[in-house]
Amino acid sequence: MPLARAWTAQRTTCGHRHFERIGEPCRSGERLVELAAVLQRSTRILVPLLELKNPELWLSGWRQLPEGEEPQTGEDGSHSPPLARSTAMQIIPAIDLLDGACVRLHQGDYDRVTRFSDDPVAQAIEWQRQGAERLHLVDLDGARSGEPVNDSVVQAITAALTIPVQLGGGVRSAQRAEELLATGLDRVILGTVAVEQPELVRDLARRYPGRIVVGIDARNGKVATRGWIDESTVEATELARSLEGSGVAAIISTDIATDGTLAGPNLEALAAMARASSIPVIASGGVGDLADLLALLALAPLGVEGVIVGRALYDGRVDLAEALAAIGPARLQDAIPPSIA
Ligand code: AMZ
Repeated sequence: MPLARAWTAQRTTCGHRHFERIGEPCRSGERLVELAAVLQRSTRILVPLLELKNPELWLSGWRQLPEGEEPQTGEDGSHSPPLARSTAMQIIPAIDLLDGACVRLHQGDYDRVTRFSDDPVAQAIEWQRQGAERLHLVDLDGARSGEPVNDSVVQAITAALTIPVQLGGGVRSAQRAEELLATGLDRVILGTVAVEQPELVRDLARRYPGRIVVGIDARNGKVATRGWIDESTVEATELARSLEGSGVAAIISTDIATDGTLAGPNLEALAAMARASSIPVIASGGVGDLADLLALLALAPLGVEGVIVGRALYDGRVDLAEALAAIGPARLQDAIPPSIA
C-alpha cells in the first residue's frame, strides 16, 4: 500500500493539526517514517511505518487527508501548544534469575545462558535509578522445577526498590501466590497453572484484583509450560480469550521464537493476543532496539500497554532513559531539525 503524503490529527485541544510525510530515515530496516507537523513548526513526530501501512493500527484521531486537500499552514506562524500525547507504553526491564545470578536465555533454552550480573539487587536498583516504573522478575529455576529457588534474592530486590515488582516462575499454587503477594511483590505471574488449573487463576484474580497476571508463552502459537520444556495443545489466543472477565490485571505475551534474540517482536502475534480479549497485554520477547519499541507503540490502541525488555538493555542496544522518552508516559516529541524547519 503506498503511503499517503499527508495526515491530519483531530484529537487535540485546538481542533485539527495537519502533518506531512517528510521522509523515511531508514534508521532500522526502513521502519520509521517521519511526519512533520505543518501547523506546529517546532515539533516533529515519528510514526512507525507499520502503523501507517495498516490503517487498522492508526491512532485514534489520525486520518488521511482527502485527495487534493492540502495541509494548511498556521495563521500567525506562532507555536501552538504541543500535540496531545495520544499514547504511551510502560517499559519494564527484566531480571531473569538463575542460581542467584542475573541471566538471559536464548529462546528460553537453559543451555544457552548469558550471565549479565552476579548482583541482581544492584542491577535492580540501577534499572530503578534509570527511570523504570516497574520491574519484571523471573525465577528461571522455579519455572523449570516448579519449586521456589531464588526467593532470598527476590525478597532482597523487593525490599531495596520503591517501584512495583512482579515475579513469575514456579508459582503453581494459591498458597505460594498468596505468600509472594504478602512479601511485598506487587503482582505475581502465573504461566503453567493458567493451562493446567484455570480455576485457580480465576479464584486468585477474584481475590487479588489488579495483582494477578497471566504469562502466555507461545511457541508456534501454542502455549508452552514448565520452563517452556512442555508444549500444550492450547492456542495462545484461545487461552487469552478464556480469561476475559476473570479479573486478571494483564497478560504477558511472550513469543518464544524471538525471546532473547533481539530480532524484533512478533507484532502479528501480539496484535492477535490484544484482539483476543480486553485484558491489557504486555509484550515480551525480541526487542532489539528503539525502532522495535516504536513499532510496538502502534499496537497501543489495541491494548498493548507495556513491554518487557531484557537482553537489549543489558547489551546497551536500548538505553532505558532514551526508550522512556520515546514511548514512555512522558514521551516527548523531538524538535524539528533546522534543515526542514
Ligand atoms: O525462559 C524460560 N525458559 C522461561 C521463562 N522465562 N520459562 C518460564 N518463564 C517465565 C514465563 C512466565 O513469566 O515467561 O516464567 C513464568 C511462568 O512460570 P510458571 O512456572 O508459572 O509456568
